[in-house]
Amino acid sequence: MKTSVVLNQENLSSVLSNVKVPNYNRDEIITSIVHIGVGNFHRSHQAYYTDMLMEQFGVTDCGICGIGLLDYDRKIYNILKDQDGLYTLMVKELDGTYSARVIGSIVEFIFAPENPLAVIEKIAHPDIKIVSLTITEGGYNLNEATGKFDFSNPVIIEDMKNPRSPKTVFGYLTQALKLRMERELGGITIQSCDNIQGNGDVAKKALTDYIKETEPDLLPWFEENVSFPNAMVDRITPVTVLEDKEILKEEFLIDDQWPVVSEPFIQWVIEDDFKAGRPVWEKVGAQFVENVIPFENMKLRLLNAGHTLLGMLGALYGYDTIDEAANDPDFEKFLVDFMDIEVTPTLGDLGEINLKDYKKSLVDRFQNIYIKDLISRICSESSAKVPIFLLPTIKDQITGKGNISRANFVVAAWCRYNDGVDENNKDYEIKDAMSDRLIRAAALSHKDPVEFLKIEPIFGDLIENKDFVESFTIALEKLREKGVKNCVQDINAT
Ligand code: CS2
Repeated sequence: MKTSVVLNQENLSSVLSNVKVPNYNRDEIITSIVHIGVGNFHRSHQAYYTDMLMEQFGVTDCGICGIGLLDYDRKIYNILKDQDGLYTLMVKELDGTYSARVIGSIVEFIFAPENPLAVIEKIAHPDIKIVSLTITEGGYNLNEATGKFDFSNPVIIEDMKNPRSPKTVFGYLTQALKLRMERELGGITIQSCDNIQGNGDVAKKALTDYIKETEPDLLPWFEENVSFPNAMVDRITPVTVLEDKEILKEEFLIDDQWPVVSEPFIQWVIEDDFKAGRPVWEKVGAQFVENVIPFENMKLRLLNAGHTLLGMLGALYGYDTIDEAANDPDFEKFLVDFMDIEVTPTLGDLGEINLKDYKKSLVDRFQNIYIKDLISRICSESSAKVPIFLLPTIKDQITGKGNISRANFVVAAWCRYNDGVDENNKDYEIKDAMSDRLIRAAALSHKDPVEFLKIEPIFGDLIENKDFVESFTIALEKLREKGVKNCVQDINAT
């Protein structure tokens, strides 16, 4: 029996030929990208595009230095340290088989809590051209309803007190940019890869607010020398489960402590606004466009909101994975009608994009039975997702006097979700930075549904809209009384 090899640089030559491994000399790679937030998505997306550039085009100057800011990142830091920065990307093909590729583009890693100054120095290094971010939708520290930077956040207060040992991305970037200014280094790009409408603009707004308050002298240099391209990013990347690791070990004979699994689909649409140049990612499939907003709109309001819809309805009904919910004919019809009747009118001119094909491809992706994307992943951190994925559709439809019954039902389902128990009486955990408040509001909503809409940082002034409030109230009461399946069937019949 063949034994598996522990993944590291030295063992690469022993890896089976059914696995693609980096053939480029990783010692020659120069780091020009610092990436903050090395989660599964970064590893299946940007790091993969970059690995392809190195492998297929011999590009040597776009190595990635990963940065972990949170205590939670210690795990990936230790694993990547053990594995010389290498990890396996397992793509679940459409027939359910895996293909495996070892990715080599992350060539350095700094665990910030152990060495904050090293992070600041790294970003201030003359070779660094891009700081890219996957810090999650909620990571930009803006109040969703007011759009203002939240200076009352305790970690922000701490960073303002201790600028040389920051904890947040804003503290780090500010200190590093200050050094870059003092050292008269050229411009730099901060590239958000999070699922947010105008993600570059949002990153810019948050950091500008922080700098204005903490280092106002940096502002003129910052405005001149830092760019923030918007981008749409896409690849469904479920949580890695033990079974994936075992398959990798048995079928591919690789012992990887934390491989990443993704669907085959991948997309990256980016505004071409890079102050210090950029990798030629277009050679490996990224699209550079002048205006990315229509792409972002489409993706966030259809794919991400579609996920939230399936996640909430599926969770209440008792499904565990997105494909189960998407293959339920009632939920599928509800999803398709939501996309056609409620989201499509809000999307405006999408130019060349064939929306019909795009929507069809989304349903296929959601229904892929081999991508066991956990509903618990999709429903997590919904307080940061719903305002970005779903509420813009509701707001636009209200303005255009369009239908909001499905979108509104999803908001009601989210409220009901925060009861913490499904319709079969099974408990689940509410994983959300605002979980306390959500659970409290959901409890109060049993008496008065409007209580849930009083969460101001999420709903803002939507509560003043009578039609929205009324339709939400009816939806929630009916949902609690009749259950999700009956309600969905009723809406489907309208
Ligand atoms: C998901 C996204 O987190 C979510 O709710 O919708 O992670 C989604 O899988 C990615 O954006 C796909 O590109």
